[in-house]
Amino acid sequence: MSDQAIPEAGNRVPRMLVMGVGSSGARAVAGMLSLNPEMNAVSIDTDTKVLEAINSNSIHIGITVTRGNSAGGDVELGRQSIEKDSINIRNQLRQIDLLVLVTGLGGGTGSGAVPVITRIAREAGALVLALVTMPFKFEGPKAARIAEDALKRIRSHADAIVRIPNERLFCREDADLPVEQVFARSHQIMLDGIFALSRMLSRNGICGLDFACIHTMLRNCDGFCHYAGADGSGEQRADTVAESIMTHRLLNKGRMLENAAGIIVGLTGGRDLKLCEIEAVMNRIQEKLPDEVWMNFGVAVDPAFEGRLSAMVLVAEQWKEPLVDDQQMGLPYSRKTGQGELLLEVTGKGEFSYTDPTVYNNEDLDVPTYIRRDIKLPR
Ligand SMILES: Nc1nc2c(ncn2[C@@H]2O[C@H](COP(=O)(O)OP(=O)(O)OP(=O)(O)O)[C@@H](O)[C@H]2O)c(=O)[nH]1
Ligand SMILES: [Mg+2]
Repeated sequence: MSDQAIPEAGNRVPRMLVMGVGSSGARAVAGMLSLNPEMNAVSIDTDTKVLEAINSNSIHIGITVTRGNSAGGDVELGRQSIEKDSINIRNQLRQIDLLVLVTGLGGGTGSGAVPVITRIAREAGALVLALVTMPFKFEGPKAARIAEDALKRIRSHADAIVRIPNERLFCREDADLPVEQVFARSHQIMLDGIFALSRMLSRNGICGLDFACIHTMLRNCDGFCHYAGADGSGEQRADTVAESIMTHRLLNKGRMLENAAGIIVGLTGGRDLKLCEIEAVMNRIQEKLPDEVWMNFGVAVDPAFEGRLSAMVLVAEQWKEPLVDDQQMGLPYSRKTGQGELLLEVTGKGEFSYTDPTVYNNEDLDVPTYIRRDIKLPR
């Protein structure tokens, strides 16, 4: 990852492009466009049938490679397909400040093409966030291996990756759900996050969060971050939203907040949004966070959210040294990590962050002793 400066967006609203890659990514993004046609988004796939069915802004890649078929789980075909059409992709990326890539890893097109697109986007100077789903266990070891390999390659160019394990979106009670509904849920999760980001970047944001904050978060999160979204309506909406963040499965039932190194919270409400509601949600979240977390929050008002409150939370478990001085940038709500000691107390569980903790005497034994006992390690 290169240490690029914040792209000069000047007085204009930063431009965000959402790219759905591979069949599941293409369908997810087409779904977003049907809900929000204003969104700058494009679906990319090798498979003619998929692109014809979604009927929205799309790029057909690798016609000479797969002849309009899918890549059939062959990552190399996915890679060749995007390389053949790389000029087309470069054109899409002109003047884009933030590229959000959406894909389901485990097949040939998405897993082969996304690492290449990520590289092209970084060369074009865009900030790159990849939202990827990881295959279900029942899809077998091949899909899992393809997904893990692709993840490593994406990581070498993307600023940040949000990994959504399909498995983690469901509980036992969901076993009878039709598969379409299962996938619709993961699409919805990605869609909520993307809409929230775009509201924060637009001029609807009334406080705090802007492109510079998102830039700082994505460049410092050391590769991976976690996402959770929550919605509430009616009188108790603030409590509903706070509770749902505190217990969110994608945040390991809220435990990730306790180890957070960096966090962005974006709240959206209607014109009826009250200060006490913002306070209620932020206080609940802050109570869980360690003292030295880097934090930023933003509030957006959108008349369509009358009677509702929506929150999106991006959490980084690891934090690199800041590339940009928050004070110089005048960011109002950041709390910086101390410089006098090693930052090991914010270490996450890496690959094991999705496993249940081993709890003994109310202590999570998967957390290293020096963290549980708050022992500071000198540099
Ligand atoms: N969220 C979501 N995930 C899906 C969907 N369909 C498939 N997946 C997941 O995404 C992974 C990749 O599947 P596809 O998107 O169909 O694969 P592809 O990238 O088009 O690759 P090829 O079909 O081999 O060209 C699968 O292993 C599933 O885990 C879907 O509709 N929604
Ligand atoms: Mg496909």
